[in-house]
Amino acid sequence: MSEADNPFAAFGPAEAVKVGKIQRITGTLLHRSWSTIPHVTHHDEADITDFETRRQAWNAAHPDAKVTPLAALVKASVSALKALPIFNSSLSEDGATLYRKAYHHIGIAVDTPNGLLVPVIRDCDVKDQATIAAEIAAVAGKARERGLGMAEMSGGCFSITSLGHIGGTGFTPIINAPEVAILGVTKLVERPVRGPDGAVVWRKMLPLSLSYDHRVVNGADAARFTRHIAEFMAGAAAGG
Ligand code: CAO
Repeated sequence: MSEADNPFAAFGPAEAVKVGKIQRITGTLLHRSWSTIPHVTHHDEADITDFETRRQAWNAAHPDAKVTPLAALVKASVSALKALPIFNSSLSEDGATLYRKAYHHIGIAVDTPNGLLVPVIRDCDVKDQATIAAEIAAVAGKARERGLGMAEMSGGCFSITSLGHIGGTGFTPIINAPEVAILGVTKLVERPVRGPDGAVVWRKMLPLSLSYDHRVVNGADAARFTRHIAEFMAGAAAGG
């Protein structure tokens, strides 16, 4: 690219770099979703203090495997999709038909050097957390090293995007169309809350941000769906 093609070179040193294929495709899809779907984001938090204790104990007892908060969130999402099946649907482009799905494939956003990819973990209703965690690790590694084929990124019902290992207190994820909702997760925070006997106790709280298609889902159901995930996580066993 010549300097004449760089409109910023007139103001100071500025490099022109070609945008990679994956980032261009992802950018087009994100823009289409953001500009055609009326997004609303609902925020909540899950008390995962007891789950974290169980998870650490499970990981210590199983040195060859690792259960992550993300794998448990996949199971929590499946449970919420079953409780509120409107979230497990897709709307036709003309808005006239709603397709209701009876399978439970969950997409996981993976940050790669070439851009964002969303591999789909299939049949999460019949897999345990340990299997889901191992599949996420394998597919995230593959996405970063070799990329993924379209078949590995198709057919999702619902997606999760986790920034929990980096930070943040909440964000507004873009729906992975034709799905109708996506769960964003940010960094667990320890904070004091009032316990059942009135005493203040420190609890581990996981921020949840659910973006949903307001043509399909109403706000009350979004609040119920996010609460379902939070309550599932509060009581979740680790590994299973
Ligand atoms: N809060 C605090 N810590 C968390 C956490 C959370 N919400 N979620 C995970 N962690 C911790 C894990 O416990 C783990 O710590 P240990 O190794 O000490 O156990 C560490 O962070 C890494 O966890 P992980 O390997 O399980 O990774 P993950 O499940 O958090 O995420 C993956 C995996 C592939 C989703 C992630 O690497 C990734 O690519 N995320 C980016 C997604 C993205 O870019 N989204 C933006 C989309 S919008 O543009």
